[in-house]
Amino acid sequence: MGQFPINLEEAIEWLASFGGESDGGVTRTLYSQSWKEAQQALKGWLEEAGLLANYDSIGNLFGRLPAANPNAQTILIGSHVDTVKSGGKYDGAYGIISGILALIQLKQQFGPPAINLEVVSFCEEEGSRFPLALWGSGMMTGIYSFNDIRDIKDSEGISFETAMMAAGFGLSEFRVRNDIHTFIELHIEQGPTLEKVEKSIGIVKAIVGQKRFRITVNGESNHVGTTSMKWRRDALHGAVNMIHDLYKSVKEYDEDLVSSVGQLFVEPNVPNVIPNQVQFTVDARHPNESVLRSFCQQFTEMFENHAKKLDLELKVEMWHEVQPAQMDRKLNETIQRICTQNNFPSHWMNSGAGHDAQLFARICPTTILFVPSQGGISHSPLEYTSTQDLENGLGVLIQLLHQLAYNC
Ligand code: HGY
Ligand code: MN
Ligand code: MN
Repeated sequence: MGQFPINLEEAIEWLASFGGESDGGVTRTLYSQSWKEAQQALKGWLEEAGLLANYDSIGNLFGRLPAANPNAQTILIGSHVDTVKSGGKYDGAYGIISGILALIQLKQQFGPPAINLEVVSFCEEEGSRFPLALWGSGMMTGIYSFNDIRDIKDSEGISFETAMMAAGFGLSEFRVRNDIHTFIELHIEQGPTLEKVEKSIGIVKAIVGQKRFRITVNGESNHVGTTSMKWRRDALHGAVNMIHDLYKSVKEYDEDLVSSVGQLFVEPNVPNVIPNQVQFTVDARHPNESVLRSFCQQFTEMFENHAKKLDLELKVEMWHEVQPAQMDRKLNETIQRICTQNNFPSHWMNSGAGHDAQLFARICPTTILFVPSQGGISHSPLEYTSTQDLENGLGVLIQLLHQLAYNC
C-alpha cells in the first residue's frame, strides 16, 4: 500500500493501525497520541484526495467537496474516530472511511455537486476516556458548550481541558455551523439482527434513548474475621443486592429495555477487609423515553431500599443521557429504493447503539444505515464485517449522495 489506502479493505486496516493492539483490538481515545495520529493521517488522505481538509476548534476533522454554488448548503456524512478501550476496527471508522471513498468516487465521476458534500471524522462519541459522550456531534448540534467539560477528568486525573489543549484544540471559540442540510451515517450494526434475518442493509427507523449512571455505595471497612455479620456495613454486599435486583427488574419490562453494569470498583479490594466503598455503572436504553425514565426511577428506589437495610450511603449520578431519535422517513425510503434497485435485501430496524446521528436528528433530516456485524459482536477485537458487506453499504451511500447532491 502507498501512503494512503486505495480501497475499503486497505483503509480499514490502515486506520486500525492507529491505536492497534496485539490482540487485533483498537484503543483510540479522545486527544490521545493514537487519536492525534489517526486524525492527522485522515487529514493527509483528504488532502491527497483533493478535498478541502480542516479541523474545527475541538478536533472534529472535515473533508469538503465544494459545490459550484458558493451559497449552497452542506450534506454531512461521517462518524467518530475514537473507540472504546480494546474496541474493533469498524465501529466509527467505517463511517469515516466510506464517506471519504464516496466523495473521491463522486468527485472523479461527476465533478462538483450542487450541494456541498462534506465528510466528518468526529473527535469523540464513545465516552471511553472522559465521563462525557458524543462530544464532537454534541458541540456541532448545540447540546454542549465548553462549560460542560470544565470539571471533567479521566481515570488518571488528567482534565479534559488539559488533554484538549495539549492536542492543540480548545484554543478558540467554537463556531456552530448553520449550513448543515442533511446528516447521513454509515455504521456497522453492532448486533446480530441483520445476520439472523439474512439481510445486507439495515434501514434504521429510530435510535434508542440511553441513560448512563455512576453509583457509589459507601459503608465501613473492617476486619472480615472479627466483625459479626450484624455489625457490618458491607458496601459490596449492598451493591450485589442492588445489581441482582437491577437485572431481575429489567425482565419485568418489554424486550426493548436493555441494561447492564459494565464497570465495578471495590475499595479497598483486599480479601480480608470488609469493603467500605463500591462504585459501579448502569447503562440503560429503550426506544421510548418514558419507559426508560420509569425504569431508572424504579431501580433508584430499589437501590435506596437496599442501602437503608444495610445502613449504607448511596449516591446515584447520571452522567450521560440522550433522548431516543427518529430517523428521516424520506431519506429511508430513498435508501429502500436504492437497495431494491441493487438487489440488496434490506431490513427496517431500531438501533440499540447510540450514534452521532442521534443528535443531528434534532437539527436536520438525518439517517443512519447499517451493514451486518459477524456474530453481532462489537466493542471487541473480534468485531468483523465482510468486505462484501462493507462494499454494499458504500455502494448504497454513493448512490444516495448522488441522488441528493447531484440530481436535486
Ligand atoms: O455505546 C454506544 O451505544 C455506542 O457504541 N457509543
Ligand atoms: Mn461504539
Ligand atoms: Mn459507533
